[in-house]
Amino acid sequence: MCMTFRTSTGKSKQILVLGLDGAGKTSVLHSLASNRVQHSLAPTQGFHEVCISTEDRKMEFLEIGGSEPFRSYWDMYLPKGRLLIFVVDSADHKRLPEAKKCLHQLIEQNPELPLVVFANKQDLEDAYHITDIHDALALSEVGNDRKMFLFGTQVTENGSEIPSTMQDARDLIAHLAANM
Ligand code: G3D
Ligand code: MG
Repeated sequence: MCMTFRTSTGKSKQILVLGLDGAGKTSVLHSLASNRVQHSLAPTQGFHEVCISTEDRKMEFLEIGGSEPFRSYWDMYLPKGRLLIFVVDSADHKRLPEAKKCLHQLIEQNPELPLVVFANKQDLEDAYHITDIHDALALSEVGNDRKMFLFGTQVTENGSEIPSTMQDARDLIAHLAANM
């Protein structure tokens, strides 16, 4: 059972996990939840909820499929978001402009929503380094009032412990979510 955050009006607040299809959203989420690397088995069609427990709290994550038909739901769920996690495939250079456009369309709706970007698939040989991802996504333009963090992530060998960067990211997300 998952405990959801509730606002003073009683509406639940989720941590939204968005990004283009194939970026690695499900794989990252499952790995964060289990502390073990876990590749996703199938593309997410629609919505996918995951609960992650830390020592003192539980967090509810909502992934919404990233293929075109599902993107219209992103805007709908954004006002209910406590925090936005945006996942990109760092090696899919061709689609970075599309990822950038989607990200900026999302965040311009809410100038204060904290943003955590996962530059995923860092294990791939032609993956862009996080500094290049920072530029490609124009993260310097996300707004001065917003908390923004960028992590390089990778979900590689099934069953191995997740890299320390991903553990750090999870701690930070828990901290941000608790203070929103
Ligand atoms: P999505 O939820 O954003 O759509 P998925 O993405 O988690 O379903 O992952 C899409 C594909 O990318 C999957 O491969 C998955 O195993 C792979 N993947 C996810 N993260 C990484 C990573 O960090 N490195 C590498 N090399 N691959 C990753 P398939 O083959 O099932 O399409
Ligand atoms: Mg998915």
